[in-house]
Amino acid sequence: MWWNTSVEDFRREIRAFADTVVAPAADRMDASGAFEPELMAQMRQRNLLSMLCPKEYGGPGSDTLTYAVAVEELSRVCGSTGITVAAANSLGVYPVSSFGTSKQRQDVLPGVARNGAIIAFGLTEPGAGSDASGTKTTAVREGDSWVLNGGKCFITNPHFAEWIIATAVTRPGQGARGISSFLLHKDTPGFSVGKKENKMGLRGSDTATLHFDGVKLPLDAMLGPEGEGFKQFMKTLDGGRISIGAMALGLAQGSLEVAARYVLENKRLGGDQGDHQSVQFKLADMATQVEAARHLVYNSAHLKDTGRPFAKQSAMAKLYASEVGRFCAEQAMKIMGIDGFTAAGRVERHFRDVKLCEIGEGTSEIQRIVISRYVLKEFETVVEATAAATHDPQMAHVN
Ligand code: COS
Repeated sequence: MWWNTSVEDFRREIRAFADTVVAPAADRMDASGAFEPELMAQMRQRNLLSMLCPKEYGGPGSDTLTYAVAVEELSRVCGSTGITVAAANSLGVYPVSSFGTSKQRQDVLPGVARNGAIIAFGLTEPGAGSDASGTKTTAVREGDSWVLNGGKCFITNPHFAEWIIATAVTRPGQGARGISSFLLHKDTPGFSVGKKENKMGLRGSDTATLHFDGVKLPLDAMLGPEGEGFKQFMKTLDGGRISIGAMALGLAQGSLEVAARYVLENKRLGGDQGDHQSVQFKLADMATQVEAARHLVYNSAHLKDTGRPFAKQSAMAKLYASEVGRFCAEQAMKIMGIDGFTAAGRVERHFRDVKLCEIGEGTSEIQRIVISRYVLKEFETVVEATAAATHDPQMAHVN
């Protein structure tokens, strides 16, 4: 492996926490449809909700690779816990620390570092999912205030959140350039958290709607400059896709382990399942794809940590790892037969949980759009350079 041993030391630590504390809560949370506050408190204590909070505000200032390993290991036993940590960090801490004014960072980040305060990220609306620029929530300037009206849906962690960031249209008719983002405290009058979403998977994760009913905010509640909200959120999603990739990777690894354990246990009881090629091939394909997904996820994290462009690679990591996650959960269920179909088998929860990885923070189709745009841009440069070098009139025509 090319990543350093301190990452593996951290993995051992977080895996022990995942196996002893998170795993026993996972089925309960899946059944109750609610994240357990006691587990949230334990995650706060371990700084898992503030991993990306910079050291200058008292946070751990973890690098992206270490953080991705945390999301992977938590998701290996519980997707709901993985996404709770992923959303708190890459959709909450990251945009505030990257785009917030120094006052906003001072107001919010020390609380994140000290108490694991959660920031929820509000982008998606009923008519603005993949088409994120279709935002309908508005913010109208009235004297020294911005007044927000509208709503968001499928928002992660809102019942636990202390702070909210949300996009709203401040310049109607200007598309993506007319969208700005705002930072507000959960107790701001007119703001409320609404209906909990009833989901197929990640049932333990807190997902609900947000409502802005004449929410009056001071002018300095805007996160960064006016009209930059869309770009800020797109940059946030570039990084968020590393954590969804890590989450899918963890679920894939978890499915592989459940299947391998099942085969060995079966053998101990006198079964010969492991001798069948159909089972061996499934395990081999799962293990190979998990390994490939891990390299994609860690590579995009490493590119981000070393200040290099990573948006194409994070989209690839998310796209590939999500598909591997679904593949592995399904293969594990095939290996386990009816035992994989029951809740006791654990893998059916992974099967339901991993589906979100192909939808949230940009569907697989959106990832393909993002990747293909980079591919064409890269080749455009090559084609232009070739045409210029050869003075080929046909190539010039192509351009
Ligand atoms: N980083 C920085 N800027 C970005 C960006 C990125 N990743 N992606 C787009 N932009 C900028 C563009 O450069 C453009 O800027 P200018 O107006 O200055 O030229 C602007 O944002 C609009 O971009 P574009 O025209 O490409 O927007 P599109 O409407 O075509 O949308 C996609 C592009 C489809 C990629 C985008 O809408 C997307 O990612 N959608 C999925 C959203 C999503 O993941 N939703 C789920 C949220 S779950 S938390």
